[in-house]
Amino acid sequence: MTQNKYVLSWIDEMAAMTQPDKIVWIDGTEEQAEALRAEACSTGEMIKLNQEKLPGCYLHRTAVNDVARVEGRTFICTSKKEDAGNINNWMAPAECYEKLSKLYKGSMKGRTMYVIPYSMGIVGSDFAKYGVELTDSIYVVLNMLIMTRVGKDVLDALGDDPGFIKGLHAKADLDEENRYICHFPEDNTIWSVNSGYGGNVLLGKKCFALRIASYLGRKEGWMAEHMLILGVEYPNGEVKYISAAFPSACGKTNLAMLIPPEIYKKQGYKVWCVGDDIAWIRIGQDGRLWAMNPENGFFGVAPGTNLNSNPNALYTTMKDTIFTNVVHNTAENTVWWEGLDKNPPQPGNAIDWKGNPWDCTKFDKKDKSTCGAHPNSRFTAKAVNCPCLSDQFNNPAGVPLSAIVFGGRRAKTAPLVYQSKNWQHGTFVGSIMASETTAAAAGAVGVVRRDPMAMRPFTGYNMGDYFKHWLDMGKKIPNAPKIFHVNWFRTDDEGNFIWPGFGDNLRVLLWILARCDDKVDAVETAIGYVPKAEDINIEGLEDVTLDTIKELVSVDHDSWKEDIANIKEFYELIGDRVPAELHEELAALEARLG
Ligand code: OXD
Ligand code: MN
Repeated sequence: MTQNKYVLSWIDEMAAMTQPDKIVWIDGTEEQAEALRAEACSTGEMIKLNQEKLPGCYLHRTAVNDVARVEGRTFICTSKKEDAGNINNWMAPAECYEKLSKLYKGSMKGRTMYVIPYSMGIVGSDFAKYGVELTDSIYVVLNMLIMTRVGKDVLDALGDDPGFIKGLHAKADLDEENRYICHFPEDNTIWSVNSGYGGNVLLGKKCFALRIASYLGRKEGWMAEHMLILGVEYPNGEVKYISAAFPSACGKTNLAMLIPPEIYKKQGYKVWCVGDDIAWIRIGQDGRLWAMNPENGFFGVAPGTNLNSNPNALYTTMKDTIFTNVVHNTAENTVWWEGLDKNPPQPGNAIDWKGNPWDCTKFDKKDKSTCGAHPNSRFTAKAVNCPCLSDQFNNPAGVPLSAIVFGGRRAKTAPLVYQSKNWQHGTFVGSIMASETTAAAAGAVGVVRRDPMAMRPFTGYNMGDYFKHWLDMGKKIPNAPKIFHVNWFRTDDEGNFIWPGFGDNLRVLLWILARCDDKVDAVETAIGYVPKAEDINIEGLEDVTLDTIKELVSVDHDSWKEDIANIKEFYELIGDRVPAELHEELAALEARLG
């Protein structure tokens, strides 16, 4: 499919190491994809679901020890350790290549190596970047066909250029002890071995579009961010765009596909989804920041997705979707997950994510092992099937940003929303982001961890340098978006969420956009500007009063002071590359808190 000598010689080298029986080039045609689906079904790798109810949909189960990203086994292999920084795991490139070569050696014997040429962004456009992933997994091929733009046209667009990202994936034995997700940013290379879980093996996503791309962005003067992108359409037809960074499994997909509350819908407000996970951002000719979604699909968390929380996501998954680690309803040959509806398949008709018979009557909220679907079970769905997909989705330039929003899952400290004072302070606000952990990564759930810009697991270089890049970018943007922070997850003393969230989050987005247009006042606090309670519209909300909003936007100095100690520790952990400007912002915040 190509004469590109760099591509061909690299494939030869990788094939000599992994020794596949066969090499198959993925051309992006439906015929080839359909044949691969059939093959995956014949071996049990995938199950074809009820094609009347879920046309084009399949179910896959990963190995039980392989259900999430593995941050402890993810490495950034720069020649100097300090360039990877203290937040990333580091291995010397030569050592890592040698170690993994042993794991790859002969690992594809008896298997097929698939060659997937793919593009992040619109093929042939100025801001697209190309990759080739070699994998021995049909599941990976079929997911990549949904998540990225795959095919011969990618190779044509690449031409004779050596500038592509070389990704090698082998399932090997799925051995946890020898699982590695390694990035060589100086070599444009990603090596992943012994996993079959999406975040570890769909190399276009976290590995390329965030870790490698963040490294490239710093070098080339743009930004790769863990952000959704959405457009809010006003009744007059004007659309304003926001990008937002929340840690994994904190509702980016839900916010990106938000359905306006009834009172707004009636007036003609609409929300359009441009992306739900990753934004590539650069400065446009007009001096504004422009964001594009390099992906072509959604790899969303299934549990909790339902007709109330995210009908658009649910509709998106009703065709051409691969479900991973959800419950199989064998009576109907459909799927189910916790939080979908109140009708789980009954014992005898239900297989859980591990492939065992599942008894929904034994479900205990406090015991995750009784779940039918894994808490990090996923759907891989095509963007084109999303009912609220923005008409700018395929615009190679992306969309101009009015606001950047950071957010986390905090029970107490962070108010519903606040605005930073300026870009530098906004960068500080992003750098101190924190969230209670979720099931998207292996490890304990519910522990507060600092997750700057939601990029802690995804920055392909030193976090201190990443902060510096943010500050440097700010100096170059003539017309920068305003930076905000939101927290939908404040709880009362009984642990109940105070803010209704979901579609009602539009009320907060509208305040944010009004601030961007200088159309609404705010109250200055120690941490930034919060809304006057009466400026958050509560019309049509049942349990929310003016006092509720007052509580939600209140800033509790004591809990912030506690947070300061934790932030200092975190900055210390990052080390001496944390820019002086951020230390100054921290000192100023401490002083304002009194
Ligand atoms: C994801 C993640 O899958 O952040 O998007 O883990
Ligand atoms: Mn993500």
